[in-house]
Amino acid sequence: MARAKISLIGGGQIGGNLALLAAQKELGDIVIFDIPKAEGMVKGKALDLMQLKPHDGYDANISGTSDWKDLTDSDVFIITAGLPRKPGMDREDLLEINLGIITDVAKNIKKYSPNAFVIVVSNPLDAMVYAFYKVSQLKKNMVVGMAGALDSARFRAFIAMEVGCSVQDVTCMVLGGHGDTMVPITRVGTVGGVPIESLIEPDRLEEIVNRTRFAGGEIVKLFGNGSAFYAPAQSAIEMAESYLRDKKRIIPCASLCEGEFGINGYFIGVPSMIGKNGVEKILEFELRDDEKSSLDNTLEAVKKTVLETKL
Ligand code: A3D
Repeated sequence: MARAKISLIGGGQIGGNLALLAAQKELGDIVIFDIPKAEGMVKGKALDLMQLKPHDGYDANISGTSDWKDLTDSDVFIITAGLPRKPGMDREDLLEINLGIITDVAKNIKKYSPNAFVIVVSNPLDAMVYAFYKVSQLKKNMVVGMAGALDSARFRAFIAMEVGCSVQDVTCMVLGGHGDTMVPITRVGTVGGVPIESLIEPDRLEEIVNRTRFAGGEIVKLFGNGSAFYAPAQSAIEMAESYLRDKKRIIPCASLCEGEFGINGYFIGVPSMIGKNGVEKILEFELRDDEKSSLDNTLEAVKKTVLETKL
């Protein structure tokens, strides 16, 4: 059987880590794409990763390019093209420049690989995945945004740090938009099956929830230039793996809602099943009144940014 072809649009901080992780997981052959000015950089990263093969033992072929033709018939795209945040910037501040980039990328993916599964990572995430979908007109189940996977991982990490337990036993879910209004659902969080609400005092839990909401900004401030990349890359790789291996994992992702949770026509973070048909199902469940009003609040924030795309 032919190996899958995974194309990474943007070979910067996240793009380079995506290539490494995809190779180590043997998800398929990898092409790293960037603008002509950065072609040498992505060719260099690809060559470096080819030279890692003897140590890691993976068989993936990795190449770099700035020619869309090299991405023909890709199975999966992960899009990180665009600018990251600088300290003091909101994700929304990136809209104008990244919208132009995503529009160009969407047209080319439609042209060269109309049947691919596409994971959008560029910010502001919920508006970028919406814009990608509108411009590319790919099927709705084949377009998804990565955010909830990362936000939930951050919440899980903070809970494990608090309890002092293995993160493997922590289950948490963050829904809604990828911004300060995101909704960590504390009610369904558990540590080894024990509800986190019964393990952690309400005030302390609220502090952890807030740290989760601003976790991206905390890293931006520490870096001084650019945003997180290790955890974002692994989050997108888990989604790609679930598609390529038909694992049907349930991952919070920005999926197109058509009535689920009372949301219509917007991509927003909801528990999604990813398998060989892309986003195969959104798992809807009843929300408490306070959770519902938090979701309404995050939806308003998403709508506001989406409106600015004028699409
Ligand atoms: P960075 O290291 O700057 O890489 C971005 C790359 O995109 C650079 O190599 C650019 O040359 C390239 N690029 C620019 N325009 C194009 C184009 N038209 N076609 C192809 N490539 C292009 O940034 P990064 O990797 O740190 O972050 C990438 C994006 O992901 C940013 O928008 C971040 O804000 C976003 N991000 C999202 C999350 C989420 O959870 C959603 C987390 C972290 C970062």
